[in-house]
Amino acid sequence: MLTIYSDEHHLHYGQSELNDGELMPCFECPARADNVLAAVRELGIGDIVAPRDFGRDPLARVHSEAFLSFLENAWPMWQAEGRDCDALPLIWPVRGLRQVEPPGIDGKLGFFSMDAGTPITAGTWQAVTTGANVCLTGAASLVDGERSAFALSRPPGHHASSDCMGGYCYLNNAAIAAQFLRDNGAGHIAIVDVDYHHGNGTQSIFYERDDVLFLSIHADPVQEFPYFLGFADETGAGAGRGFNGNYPLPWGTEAPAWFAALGDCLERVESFAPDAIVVSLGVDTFKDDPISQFRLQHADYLKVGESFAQSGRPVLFILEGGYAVDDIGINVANVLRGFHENQ
Ligand code: SP5
Ligand code: ZN
Repeated sequence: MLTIYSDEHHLHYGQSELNDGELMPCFECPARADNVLAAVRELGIGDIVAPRDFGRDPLARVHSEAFLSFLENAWPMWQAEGRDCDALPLIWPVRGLRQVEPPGIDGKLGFFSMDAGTPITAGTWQAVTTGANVCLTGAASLVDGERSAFALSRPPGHHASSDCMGGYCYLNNAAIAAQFLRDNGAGHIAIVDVDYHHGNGTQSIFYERDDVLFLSIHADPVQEFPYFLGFADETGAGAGRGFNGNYPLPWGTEAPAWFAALGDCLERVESFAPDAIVVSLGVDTFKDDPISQFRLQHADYLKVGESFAQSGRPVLFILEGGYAVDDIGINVANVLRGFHENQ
């Protein structure tokens, strides 16, 4: 299996996020991808290649121009205010406030974000555009006939919507890759999101479409971030009715219940018969994840990969969450190994 990777993820290194009422070091850190890279190297199941540059067009197929422009200019604008710490929002346009993009950076940060856990730093734009190129290079390899690829990118993407960052996410890599596949010959794409958190951004991007099936297994939003989306009754709207599926599971969920949901997902994928599957691969379902409450174990991730291999369809794995930094390498490598050995 081909892996796509660039060192430029190091350019995004947030200092702090708001958690449990205080600013603390970002859980989403460069060591995550470094450790995954080391584990993939050791696994040795295929080449590790650099991304190609796809330019702005594939990003603009998913994100609004206003949002892309905000992401690109946020750091220079922040710096122009004389600040050199991370840029974080402090007010959001909730019910009763006007939904109009403000001219200044403090207003823009709230207008284009959903939480205070997603800092913008000096290198964020460069890192996230390179990350999207990593995923696009993976998607392009499937277009060229590869049966699988692993986009080893960070920061993650599945919480980012067409015009909103949040949950450590800026550009929605899975959505960008799925749209690229659609624009390059694929008629139907399934996105299966196995990250511990609901992929609210991906869901909202495709919610009214019947050409991209979105399925997500995650902690119940009644208990867990992102709190405001990811419930089981969200099944799609308009033409997209029936093409969105959520599997909210309670804190403490262990392998049997989790794999029952995955089995159900893969049956739905089978009847949808997509040309390819994009997997939003978060491993924050791991029992020792510092911010999560599921209980999957190292060996369970082999079975995750095996399950996707059994679909017999081309699969693009895209890295999302996973914050047990010392275990993220083995967990991700086990997914890839489980896939590789059962192809
Ligand atoms: C891509 C991804 O996995 N994003 C996750 C973003 C979650 N951010 C909010 C985390 C809040 C965690 N609170 C945990 C409290 C433990 N004391
Ligand atoms: Zn997550």
